[in-house]
Amino acid sequence: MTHMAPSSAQRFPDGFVWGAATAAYQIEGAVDADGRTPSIWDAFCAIPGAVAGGDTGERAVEHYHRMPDDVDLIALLGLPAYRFSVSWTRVMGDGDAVNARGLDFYDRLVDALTARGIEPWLTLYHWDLPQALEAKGGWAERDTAHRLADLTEVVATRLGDRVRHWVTLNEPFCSSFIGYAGGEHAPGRREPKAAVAAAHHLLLAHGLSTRTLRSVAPGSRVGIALNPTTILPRDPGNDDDRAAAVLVDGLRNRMFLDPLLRGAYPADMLTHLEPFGLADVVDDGDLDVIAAPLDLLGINYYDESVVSGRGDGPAGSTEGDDGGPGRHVVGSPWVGAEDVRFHSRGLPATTQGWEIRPDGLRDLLVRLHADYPGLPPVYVTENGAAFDDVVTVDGIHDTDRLDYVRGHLRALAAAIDAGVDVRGYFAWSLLDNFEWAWGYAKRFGIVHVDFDTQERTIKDSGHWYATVAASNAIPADGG
Ligand code: GBH
Repeated sequence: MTHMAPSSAQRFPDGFVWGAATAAYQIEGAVDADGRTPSIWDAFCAIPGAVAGGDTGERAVEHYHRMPDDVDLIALLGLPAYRFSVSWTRVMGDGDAVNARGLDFYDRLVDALTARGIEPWLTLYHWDLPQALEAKGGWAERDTAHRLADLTEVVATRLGDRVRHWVTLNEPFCSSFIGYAGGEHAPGRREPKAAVAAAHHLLLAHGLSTRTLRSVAPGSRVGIALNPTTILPRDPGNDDDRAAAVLVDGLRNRMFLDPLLRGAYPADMLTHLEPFGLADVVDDGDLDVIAAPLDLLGINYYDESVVSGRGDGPAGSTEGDDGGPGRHVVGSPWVGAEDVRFHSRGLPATTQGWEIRPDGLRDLLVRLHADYPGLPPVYVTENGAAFDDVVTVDGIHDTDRLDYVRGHLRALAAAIDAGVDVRGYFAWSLLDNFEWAWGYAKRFGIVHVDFDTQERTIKDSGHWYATVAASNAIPADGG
């Protein structure tokens, strides 16, 4: 499937959902407002060197106080859907008692969205565990899964009459392996066994929350957002490189896809993670809970990885050559495969060093469709890129970002042509925001935010994306 630049508009199926996405800690700020208590990201940001520039989410982009204007912005862009996450510590500060004022914020947000005809897509957990629960062991503890189900019950009871689309977890690979083994994300632990337990407990939390949603908000459409990608061996003719690619594919992709979609951990992962206690944390019946049918599968897509079994690349790093931002105490997220190396292909890259190959999105979706019969309808729940914005008097001409999104939308159309049931796309992100360990240094927004004045300005990519949403098509070239 080659892509010649189409000279006419490229249409998407009727009813295709267009949206933009955010996450609570990345945009809200107001960390002490209305009874919110600290999450693991507040604690992590306080560790010297953990986040580039010493940035924190304390102010972020003040969405907590600017929410009505931000919802107007979504309406101005004409987007029919908005994906956001709930801050656990606003709603249940200590992971136990309900904080009514925190819950009220999301009630107002959902009302503001529905009043403007924007469909809310609610993510229950986008990385901001209450610090009070981390103090009791965090995701390494089984009880944390039940606490998320408690949060789900509270949120669904209040909002289930208006929210129809639910995403339980965002990228459990990151919450477990990057947070508990690599340490580049909160809680910044470097404990491989804890990371493996966390992966299982996150999946269990997904299953328990799904069960809760089925009973509290029947008629909901429930899914999870994963971040699988293609893992390529640097030299396909080299046995070590191929073995490294299979291992990394197991840890990043199949560890999550297989339990959810096949009801079992992959055999090679059970063996590989045996020394790290995987079998010890799985109780009878867990996999039935985890594999409960999904109504949708969210895919967050950014780039691919090229690995070798040995060599001279950066050891166990995350993306590209550049690896990451702070690198304070960062280890490897690749449990039991710490010697795997990551390589650049010399392709054009974003400012995070993430190499750009839009057709990778099509390849990934085609593979998922082939490998998992009965794959639920797919929604791209995040896709986007960090580039430096050039702010001029007549606008923000972010050609790089526009090209990135257009290329990935073409690849998405190709996946649909190839038979994959893709039903929606959410741009990451609505707003420039707190990009985790990279702080405010990396901008993903289709709307620019001046971090001093908090002024919002729609970028060229945002204007262009609005025409895509309005026409349900990628405009012909030049458009
Ligand atoms: C998503 O993270 C998040 O959901 C979102 O909050 C974030 O702002 C956005 O993307 C942009 O970063 O260790 O080789 O497996 C996904 C980004 C994907 C970056 C996994 C680090 C590690 C790759 N992360 N990646 S690897």
